[in-house]
Parts: sequence; structure tokens; C-alpha cells
Amino acid sequence: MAYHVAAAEWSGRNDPEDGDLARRMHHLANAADAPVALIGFCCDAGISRNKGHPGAAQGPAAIRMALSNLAASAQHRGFLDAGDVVVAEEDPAPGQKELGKHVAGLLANHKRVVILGGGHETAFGSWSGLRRAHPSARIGIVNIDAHLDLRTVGPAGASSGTPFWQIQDAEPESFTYAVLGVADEANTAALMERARDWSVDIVPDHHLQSSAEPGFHCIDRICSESDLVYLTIDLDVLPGSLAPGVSAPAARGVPLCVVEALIDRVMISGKLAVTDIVELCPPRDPAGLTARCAAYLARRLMQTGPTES
Ligand SMILES: [Mn+2]
Repeated sequence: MAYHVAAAEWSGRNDPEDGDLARRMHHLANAADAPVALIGFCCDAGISRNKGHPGAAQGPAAIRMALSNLAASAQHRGFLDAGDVVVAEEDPAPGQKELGKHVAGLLANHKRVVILGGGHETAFGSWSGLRRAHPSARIGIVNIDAHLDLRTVGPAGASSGTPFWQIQDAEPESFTYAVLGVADEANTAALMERARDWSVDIVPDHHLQSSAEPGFHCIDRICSESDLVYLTIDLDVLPGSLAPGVSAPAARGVPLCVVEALIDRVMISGKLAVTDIVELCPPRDPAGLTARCAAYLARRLMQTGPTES
């Protein structure tokens, strides 16, 4: 079973002596005509099925908490908090469907929907929502992730390892998918071969250690070939020393500032409609640093306006 719960009130620090320039993210919650909508996907089912560490269901609350006191910029025009979809069973599929329904509805009134996962099974719900809202658009998928997440849906069903297989299965002809930050050690030869067969663009983590530049060509290609872009960020692409609070921390990873530059490259296309941040596992994040990384990225993805062309 999956159900929707309304958002809680946002609160945080106030510095009234500094007037309008003291705006923090919590001040922008539920602003009128907000261009961005936020929704959480509280789900452990995908990661449990993929034999990972449970805890992702607590991700949305931890990211909101870390986000509330971050400084707002001039590019933040407010956001609607649309609450959470909660998955209360072992199968993520009903939740993915419910999430897709909400994302599609939010896209009617918002320029961008930012989804807080959940494991990477979130992606099938995010993508389904975008497809439902734009039935004939060419959708390009950019995944910043150590993993390809192209596992076959076998008898066990959908999991956090299968979302992009599911999307390819739904639309094999138009599957346009790039993965940046892929770790050799974390993907079997079988998955790499599937990616090659499906013409998936792969940029290895080794190429993204000192600059985002080696990823730009691939992002630009996806953006130019698509009407709308779905950007998904798996926090396990970050170095495990910075982001230990995920199911599968990376020993090498891609530095945070490189991930930010890749995000900016997608955003300047002006085509980013749906985006999600997945795999935060609060029980494995005692110092809250991984949640803080997630909040930095969410804050960046919630910018609209002059930074985009
Ligand atoms: Mn992933």
C-alpha cells in the first residue's frame, strides 16, 4: 500500500535585523506562484529488495531538515512542499505509481518538480510522472551515479537497482540515458554489456576527479536531443568520506563541486523539468554530513531564473 501525507510546517532560524536579505530556504516554503514543487518518497522497499541497508524512507525528512536553514539566493523564487508519498509494503511499484501521479499533477502548475527519495526506485516514479504530464515529449535522462541501475526486473520485481531497465522496457525505442560517475568496481560486466547494447552514454568516475568538463559533451548531447530532461542524482556517487550515509558508499567517488558543475550544465539547458536526489540513509549518517550534501544539491536544483538560459 502507498499513501500520501501532507507536508509539515517549515521552520528555522530568523534574523529579522537583516531584513529581506536574511532569507533562508524555510522562508520560501509555500510561497505564492512558486516555480518549484518539492515532494518526498518515503520508501525502503526498493533498497531492501536490492539487498541494501534500509533507512531511505527517512531520507525526505532529513533532507528537509538540512535544507531549512540554508541561505536562499536571488534565484530562489519559492517552493511548494507537496508532502510525501509513503510506501508501506515490500513492493515499491504501487508507490512508484502514486508518485508518478503526484509529479504529473504538480507539473501542471510548476516549472520543476524536485523529488526527495527514497532509494533509486524513486526514479521510475519520477520519470512516470514526467511522461504522464508530457505524453509525446522526447525525455532525456541524466543519471549522476556510481551505478548503472539497469538490473532486470526478475521474479523479485522492481527494486532500487532496476529503475532504468524499467524505463527502457516501457519505451525501448526512445530510451535516451547517460550515467556520469560510474565506478568500474560497482557494476558487473553483465550490466556494462547491457549499457553498451542500449547505447547508454557512460562517463567513468575516474574522468570526473578534477573537473566536470569530461562530462559536458554527454550532457549537452542528451539536452540537445530532448525536449525535457529528467536529472537524477544518487548520493552514492559522492566520495564515501564525504557522504557515508548511503546504502553503498563509494571508496573513490566524484567530488561534490564536480557534481555541482554537472548539475549546472544540465540546468543551463533550460529543459530540466523533473529531478530527484536519492539513496540518503539517515541511520548511516550520524554526523548529518550526507544529508547536508543532499540539501546543498536540492538547494541548487531549486534555483530558477537568471542562471538558466
Ligand atoms: Mn543508483
